[in-house]
Formats: sequence, C-alpha cells, structure tokens
Amino acid sequence: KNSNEQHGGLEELTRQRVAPPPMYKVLLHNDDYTPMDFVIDILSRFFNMQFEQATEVMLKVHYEGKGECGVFTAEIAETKVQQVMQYAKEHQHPLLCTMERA
Ligand code: TYC
Repeated sequence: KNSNEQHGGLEELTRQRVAPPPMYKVLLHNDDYTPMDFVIDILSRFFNMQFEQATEVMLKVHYEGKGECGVFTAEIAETKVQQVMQYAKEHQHPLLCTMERA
C-alpha cells in the first residue's frame, strides 16, 4: 500500500465505494378522457401521495401536458410504469405513464 492508502487519502476514501445507480423519472401524460379523480387515485395508490399533493401533480399534468410522479432506480421505475398502465387499462382509461433518465 502506498502512503496515500495507509493514511486515509482520497484513494482510501473512494476505494470501495460504488457508483450511485442511474435514476429515472416516472411521468404521467395528459389526455382528454381519464377522469381527474382516477389520476388522483393512481398517485395515492402507486406513489404514496396524500390527496393534496396528488391533486397538485394531477393538475400540473392537466394544464402542462405531463408531470413527475417520482424518481426511482430503473427496476422500480419500470414496475411503477407497468402497474399504472395495467391499472388504467383495467379501468378502460387511456392514461399514459412513461419513464425517462432523471
Ligand atoms: N385532462 C383530464 C381531464 O380533464 C385529466 C387528466 C389529468 C388526465 C392527468 C390524465 O395524466 C392525466 N379529465
């Protein structure tokens, strides 16, 4: 070991750290048909939002076209997108949920 490693230099501090995983935003997209109450239900059910926050996010999507539900690792973001799309389909609403690199 060189003296840097032995005495706690940058190399020692970083030696066994792992890189943080890539993160993904999960997005909801506006449409003209999905009821506002259903979108609020989605946000509380799958993203653990309280009614007030769920309403804010729903209205942002409604007025601006899209909005962020949360930021997750790839596997969790993929699961959220699948759950939302499945739930919307079951209820016959055309709601679209996607993910993108944060
Ligand atoms: N635009 C819809 C309506 O007026 C509401 C809505 C909000 C739909 C958010 C989708 O992701 C959405 N009923």
